[in-house]
Amino acid sequence: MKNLEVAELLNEIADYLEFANEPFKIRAYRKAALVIEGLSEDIEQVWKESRLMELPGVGEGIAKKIDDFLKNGKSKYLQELKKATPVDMESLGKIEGIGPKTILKLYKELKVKTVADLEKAAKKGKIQKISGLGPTVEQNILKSIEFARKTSERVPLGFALSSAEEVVRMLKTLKEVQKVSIAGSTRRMKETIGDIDILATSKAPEKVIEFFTKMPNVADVLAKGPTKSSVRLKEGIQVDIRVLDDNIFGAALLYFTGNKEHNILLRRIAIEKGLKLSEYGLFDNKTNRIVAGRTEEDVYKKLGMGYIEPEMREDEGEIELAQHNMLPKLIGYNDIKGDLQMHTRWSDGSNTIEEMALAAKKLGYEYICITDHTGRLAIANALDEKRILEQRKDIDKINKKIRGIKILQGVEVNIKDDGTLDMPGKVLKQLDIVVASIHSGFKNPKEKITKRMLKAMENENVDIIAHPTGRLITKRESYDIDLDRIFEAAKKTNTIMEINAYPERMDLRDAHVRAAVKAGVKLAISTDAHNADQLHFMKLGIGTARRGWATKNDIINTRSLKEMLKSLKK
Ligand code: DGT
Ligand code: CA
Ligand code: CA
Ligand code: ZN
Repeated sequence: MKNLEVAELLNEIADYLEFANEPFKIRAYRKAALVIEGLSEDIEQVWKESRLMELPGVGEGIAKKIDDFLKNGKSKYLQELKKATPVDMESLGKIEGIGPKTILKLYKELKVKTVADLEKAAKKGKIQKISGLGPTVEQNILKSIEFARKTSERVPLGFALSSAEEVVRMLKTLKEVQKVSIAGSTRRMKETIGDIDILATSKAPEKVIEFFTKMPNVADVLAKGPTKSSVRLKEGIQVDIRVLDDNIFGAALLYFTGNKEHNILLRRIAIEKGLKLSEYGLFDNKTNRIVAGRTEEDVYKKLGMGYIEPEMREDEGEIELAQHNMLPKLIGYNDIKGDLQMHTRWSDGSNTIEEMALAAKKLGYEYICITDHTGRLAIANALDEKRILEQRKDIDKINKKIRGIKILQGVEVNIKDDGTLDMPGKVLKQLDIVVASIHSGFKNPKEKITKRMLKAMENENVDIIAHPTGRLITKRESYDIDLDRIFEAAKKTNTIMEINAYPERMDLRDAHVRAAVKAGVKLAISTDAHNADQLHFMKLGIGTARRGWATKNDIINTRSLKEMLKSLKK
């Protein structure tokens, strides 16, 4: 589906229109973007059937822009707008806390055109003097520039993984390909990816390389040799491929999965045993004969250890444990029995409860929990008391209608500034599950944020804390919170910590999961899906849990409905 791309295009056009001083047009584009983002139908289907203008907010002008984009893969109108705009909107727009309006203001007042100009102006203290901006904004701009610098070249796993899976799918259609696998950081399920690594085996490597460089989603070929190549996909991410002999698939996969430190340690262990390890196999030093290479298991075994899951290969102590046969048995990708955070049309989601339930049933789940937003949050359509009761009836009705999956009613409540919730206890008591999270006051000092969350965890109605650190991978650092104290309290109060699998969130992250598991805290992996397709994000959360060495027992939604409910506070 290109829905998100189209919505992004319209939003981007709206950003540039700020410079053209077209307030009505801006609003129209933003509104249309919202509609398309929330559309459950495939926008390309709507387009093919010439129904674009039937969508609310899409008039002739906007329909034409969408048509051009879907036909040609780019927008001529946007290109013209870009040419006519004097500033580097794309890079400036990535700095958190400044939108197109501020960019325009900064251009008018300080002639800021690039991120470098912005940094210079902030360092000289010029931004705080502009009305409506002030010293805090200036400090935040400097922090965001630093943050953007650190993260800009890496892509969230969620995006890289779908591109990687698509490449694997295409390569599998080629008869010359014997085996093909994702390798590198994507196979290790690292939260951000520098480039995608693919490994294939074949007797005709040139044919595989030829096919690889000509895939329809390739934008540029960066390097091309007889057995390896690098391309840049249209999505912007680089993909490296290596084609090797089928006999050494295991050794090659081990090598190209990494990480580098893990490999270095393995090589050292090989040397101690009179062996030599490379991407071509494990060899006896004296005879130069290959002793293992067909599978990763073979190689690990000959090195004197059990198989290590890719998500653990980070040189974090896993090799020593493997040598002593003491590795934890990680939660598996098929162990999840239900998803405990998702949104529907009752708040800001784009599917109905029934649609979400049917999609979840297809995934083989036993239960789901609907957790629409409540209260005073600036989210469109948040639930109040009355609508929570109406929703209960809706859920009861659908539970009667659909067999084979149980729909629970929950909410995602906001933890207010003082640690209380934005929905009274007498309402929350009646719900199956209450998920609480912080959506405001991100800049609060550590002590205050920590106390806010602690107070919410002591609340008898709160079952799960959602996205506990509030970070957005490429946009926002986490708020300052004392997770040691939070985990201690989680154990004491039996509050579940969420591993939010939404690609931009991945929160708790891997290292936090590991600390939580160590502290004996129970976890839930939830997608936070805002439409039915997004239920597939679950595997990202499972990958994160595995990177945090979590076992099935640590994750409450691997349990049957009855057992899962029993493990909650109330
Ligand atoms: P990334 O792409 O930055 O997210 O991280 P990786 O881990 O995918 O790193 P990448 O793409 O540079 O290399 C893929 C794998 O190839 C890496 O995990 C281990 C292996 N590798 C790459 N360079 C070296 C090296 O110099 N020595 C060893 N032992 N392995 C390497
Ligand atoms: Ca890589
Ligand atoms: Ca690479
Ligand atoms: Zn939401």
